[in-house]
Amino acid sequence: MNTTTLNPAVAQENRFGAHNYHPLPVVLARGEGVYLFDTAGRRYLDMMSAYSAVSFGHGHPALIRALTEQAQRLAVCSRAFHTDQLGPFLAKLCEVTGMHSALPMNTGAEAVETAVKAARKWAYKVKGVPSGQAHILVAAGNFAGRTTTIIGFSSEAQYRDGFGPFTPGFSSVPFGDAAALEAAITPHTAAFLVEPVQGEAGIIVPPAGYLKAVRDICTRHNVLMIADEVQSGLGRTGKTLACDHEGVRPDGLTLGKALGGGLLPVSAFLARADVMAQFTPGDHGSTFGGNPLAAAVGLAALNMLETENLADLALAQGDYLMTELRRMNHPAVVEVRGKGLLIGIEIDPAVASARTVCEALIHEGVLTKDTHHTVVRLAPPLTISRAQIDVAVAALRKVLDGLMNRSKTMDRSLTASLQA
Ligand code: IF1
Repeated sequence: MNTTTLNPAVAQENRFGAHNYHPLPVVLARGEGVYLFDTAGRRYLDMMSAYSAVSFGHGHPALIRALTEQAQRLAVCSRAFHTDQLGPFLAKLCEVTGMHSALPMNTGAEAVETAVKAARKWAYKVKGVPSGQAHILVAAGNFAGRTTTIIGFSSEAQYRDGFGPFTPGFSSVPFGDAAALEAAITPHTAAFLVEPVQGEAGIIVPPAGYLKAVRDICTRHNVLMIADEVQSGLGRTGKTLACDHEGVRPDGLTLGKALGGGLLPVSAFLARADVMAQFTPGDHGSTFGGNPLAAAVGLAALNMLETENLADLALAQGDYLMTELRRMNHPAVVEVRGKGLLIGIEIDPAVASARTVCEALIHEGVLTKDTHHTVVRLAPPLTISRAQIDVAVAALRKVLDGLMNRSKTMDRSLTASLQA
């Protein structure tokens, strides 16, 4: 029985909501650790953790405690005033990332927009780029959010279609190609904005040494290297930051998603001193950015990242999951790729779409999402156990076996009908 079509909340969503998503047929009501529960009480393994926003698992007691205690003290009061929570959060952000200073925002897109503004102003005031001529390079296949400026430099036609005109001053270079980056740099280039591992593009890991090469090129050409770690950051790839795998420190950094502990939107733009110094009072801001509730939860999340060794866990569990997926050696799988617990499984489109695989996984008690039609994304909470990984792998194997058999049956019947 399809619970979604019978659920009045879904009917309300369909009638009163914009149709900007095509959700999978499940109606969730509760989360606990690595599990999600639908309105009928069925339990699912959460293998996507809200696109890496729920790295700590659903309803982590320490994070809930930080949220509720701060909410009962002071939640939002604007940046017109100091608060006792913001300073400790900013200090911890800089300690964890090694960056000089931080500007707190709410969503990942806002952190990226903040990075764009900082890079442009730095280009004019420090690098000496003529006013209005700053150019920012981005990687083809990027995903950095849904604002008009950001989709303007997206490679994805659907994200751009109908939303122009776009903000000028951006162009893209192939992801993973350091030579192409260097060739594209001009005296007007302010920055190169890049995800160390591309998420939405289908979990694309660049060649080893790419981030180091980008770092060297940006340093030599006085171009800001800005790492968008909204998805790859905070332990997800097995290090605090994905840049840490190559010992690279960017000049600018965006964080989001898991920074809010899976409870509320918290993001930040972090940068080296001369970049952040471009912001003077009144230049930039946000109603909710840096509110004491967000700061308290963000600080608790950063502390938990360290005390629970979640980056090391993600490295070990990610290696285990990747090994188990590859050991399956399933004919329906074209490639298994990723870093830490940010994993993509490329499905042979002749067998099934990634969405079909995700829909079938629902019946096996596993929830995850497809990206770019052929890739099943696996990005569970970093707290997932090996036993839970084994359950997810077994469910995937069962689904792929079933789809393989269905595809062979269809081939046989098609052949028979063609021969008749
Ligand atoms: C959707 C994707 C993931 C991001 C990176 C900035 C942002 C994101 C590297 C903006 C956001 C989200 C957006 C969400 C789905 C999800 C997503 F498929 F869209 F691309 F994770 F892969 N930088 N990614 O991944 O952060 O403003 O959303 O807080 O738009 O459906 P945001």
